[in-house]
Amino acid sequence: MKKKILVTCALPYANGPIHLGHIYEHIQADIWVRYQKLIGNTVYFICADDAHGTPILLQSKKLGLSIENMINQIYLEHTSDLSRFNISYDNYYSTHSIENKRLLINIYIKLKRKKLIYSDTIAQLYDTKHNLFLPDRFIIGTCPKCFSSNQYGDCCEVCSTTYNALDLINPKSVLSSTTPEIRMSKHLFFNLPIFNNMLYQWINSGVLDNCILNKVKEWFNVGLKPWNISRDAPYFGFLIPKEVNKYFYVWLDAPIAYISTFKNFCKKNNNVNFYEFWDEHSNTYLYHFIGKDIIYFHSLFWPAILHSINFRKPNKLFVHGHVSINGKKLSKSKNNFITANSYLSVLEADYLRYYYASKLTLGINDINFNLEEFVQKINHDIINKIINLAARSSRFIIEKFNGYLSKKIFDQTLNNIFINSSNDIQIAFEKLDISLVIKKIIYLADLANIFINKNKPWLLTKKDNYHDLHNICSMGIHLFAIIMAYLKPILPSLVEKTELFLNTKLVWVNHITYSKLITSKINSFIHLAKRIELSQVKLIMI
Ligand code: NOT
Ligand code: ZN
Repeated sequence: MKKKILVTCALPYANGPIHLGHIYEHIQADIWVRYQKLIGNTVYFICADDAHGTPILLQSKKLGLSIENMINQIYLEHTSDLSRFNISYDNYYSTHSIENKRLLINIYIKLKRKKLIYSDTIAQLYDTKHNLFLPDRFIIGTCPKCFSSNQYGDCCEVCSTTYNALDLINPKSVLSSTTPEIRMSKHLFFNLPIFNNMLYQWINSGVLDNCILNKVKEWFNVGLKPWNISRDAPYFGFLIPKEVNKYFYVWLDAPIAYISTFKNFCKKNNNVNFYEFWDEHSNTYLYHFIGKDIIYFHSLFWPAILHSINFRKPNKLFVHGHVSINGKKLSKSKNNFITANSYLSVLEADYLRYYYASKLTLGINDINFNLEEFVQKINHDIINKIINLAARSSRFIIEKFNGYLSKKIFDQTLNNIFINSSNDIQIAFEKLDISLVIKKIIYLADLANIFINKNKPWLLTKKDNYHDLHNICSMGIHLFAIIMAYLKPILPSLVEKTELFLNTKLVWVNHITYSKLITSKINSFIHLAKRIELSQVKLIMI
């Protein structure tokens, strides 16, 4: 049975460029989406810019731009970067859209009718110099539990305790370095605790991997808390109806953009049925790819909201760890930063896709982008083991046989090993164990190179040996084609070039079942991919 699947990535904030940390998630999801499409499932892949919140407001002031101008500008940059990385979104939209506003307000009215929203007056930290209530990430102080200094207002990065910003010892505003004042303000709360049982059941229904499930259970042990969904002006977002100067919190309208972005997509594609994907009895699948820092929102608030409005809940959250560069956190100020654009101005998108793929394991381990290792992996695996296989074999096919391949499978045992690997490779793709996919493919590439080394076609260039020369080199090309077919979800550009070279489309029919040579005449070998140098790769750091 073919499946219908909706896949999302977390929405990048519209206050800065896409960097290598974001790209990790988009590449991971894109590989999975391309794989699902190759095996014949219908997949819609969507994302949007997250255009609301205090940081967006402050950034536009800093740049001296109107907010609208800034988010439009950033939208163009984000979509350009993502498409140059071959991230195959069917729709990339924005939280600041008319569809999102309508949907948000409808949902809010529904929640109110169901008496899931109540108001309360609470104390918060206020920056008197900038005249605004400070978001948690704009407050820094000493952790009340372990006494580590320089911790944010929501949780301690040293001891992982979550707390209220008011509990921080000696809090300071990040904006003005002044000590904030405590001020009272009325806020609206979503009654999360009444969903305790429903959520507990849901998180245990296979939607989370075990390592994440344990973390989420800890939140249940502490007890779920009501969720503040309002923010005071000045803010950038949507105003709450019938309230004065109150805005919806960015984290309420951001996930709703998963729905509104899809709605906008359906508007442009009449054949796609919106409710087939969002109705609570939907038979389609919904998968969210997210970083481990936003599990709370996706495993508690989001399913509770969906449940309240009688929409379907996600089938699975694919959670990943963070990326560091040369062992250190990404940081612009510490010059340890690579934007998507700075990378692309020097290197091929597929190289990063390959490197990340080789590091994508199950679980939420952080991964490190190491420049030396990157160079070594590209040159060693892609160039020496894979591309070279085609170069070595195609030379003779072009020179001696005018590009025509032999119809004979020279080594049937080796052919069987290649074909039979498709099952394992497919299972690894399905589970998102992409590093295992790479290991299996490199193992095959090693076997193919051993085959060439053993049969030494370069010693068979006399007319008497033409028969063997033809069969051996054709076999080399055949094995190369199978390897590239397996790599299709990971290296879309390189596979496209390969298809031109091979004069054939590398398709997956259920499993890859190429029992015979899949192409008859190849084109002359154009350089499919180039080696890279460390000096060149260093240029991508900004
Ligand atoms: N802009 C957010 C972030 O952490 C992600 C929003 C994800 C969308 O970068 N929503 N939900 N839920
Ligand atoms: Zn602490």
